[in-house]
Amino acid sequence: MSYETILTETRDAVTLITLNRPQALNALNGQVLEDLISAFAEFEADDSQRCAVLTGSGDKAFAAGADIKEMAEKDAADFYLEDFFARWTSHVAEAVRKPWIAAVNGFALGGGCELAMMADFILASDQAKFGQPEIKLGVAPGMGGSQRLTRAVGKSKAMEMCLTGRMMGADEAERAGLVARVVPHDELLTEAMKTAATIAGMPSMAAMVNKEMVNAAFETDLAQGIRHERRLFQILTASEDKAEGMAAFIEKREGKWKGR
Ligand code: CO8
Repeated sequence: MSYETILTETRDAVTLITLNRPQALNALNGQVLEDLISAFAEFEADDSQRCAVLTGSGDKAFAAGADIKEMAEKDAADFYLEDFFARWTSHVAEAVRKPWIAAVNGFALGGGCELAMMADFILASDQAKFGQPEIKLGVAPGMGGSQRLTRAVGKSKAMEMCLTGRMMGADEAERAGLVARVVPHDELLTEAMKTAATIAGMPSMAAMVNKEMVNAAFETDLAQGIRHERRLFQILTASEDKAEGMAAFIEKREGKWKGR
């Protein structure tokens, strides 16, 4: 399927989604949201696709934020009635059960940083810059940034970022735990696709369960999270891939996965 504001392609079991409004530094407007919702739904529904990568077109930006020009015209009633930001959480962050990676190739600011943080993890180019500069527009993060950034980097750094609007470079973001790994700019997409292919080669139900377990750590206390982990582990032991994985190890061969 083709979209107005994003590009999609599949390479074997990996779906690559590229935000494609380079003239606006890939700013996130209403059409981007609709296109991303459809592309992620397509990825979820296609059994041949087992991991996705989201990146930005051009050399400069992953996404420089929600589209300020689109939002400048709106009043409080528009924001309340359209509930634009809620759909990012319900239809992107929470709707995708398969693993996906944000490959941040430049600015990830405001909504762009918030979108990257919805991914399962972030791989960053050494030229990436992260920030929540909404305060400079007289507002604040609205797509989960104040919560996800704080969970990722802790109160002190998140507070400093939100209150000053300053950008954080890739190395600082890695030290702070916001990104999994920094790679040279020119190698970002190759490395992200390679990482995604590794994940796509894993037993896919186990990948989904691993994702669900780690995400539970952000929503439960420790005792509940550990109980949840144990139950999911027990469910996985009934899977065909568990029997195959253990047999393959004992027989010293590669596993052949069924994804169930
Ligand atoms: N929205 C719309 N257009 C954008 C955005 C954006 N977030 N960011 C950049 N653009 C456009 C510019 O307007 C410019 O377009 P044009 O050539 O037509 O003027 C084009 O992209 C290139 O940008 P610059 O010329 O500014 O490029 P620079 O290299 O000089 O600067 C920056 C790059 C530093 C990234 C700069 O563009 C910038 O500061 N962008 C805005 C970053 C920002 O504030 N992001 C947060 C947005 S707010 C948000 O995400 C949460 C909700 C806030 C609600 C707001 C209600 C009013």
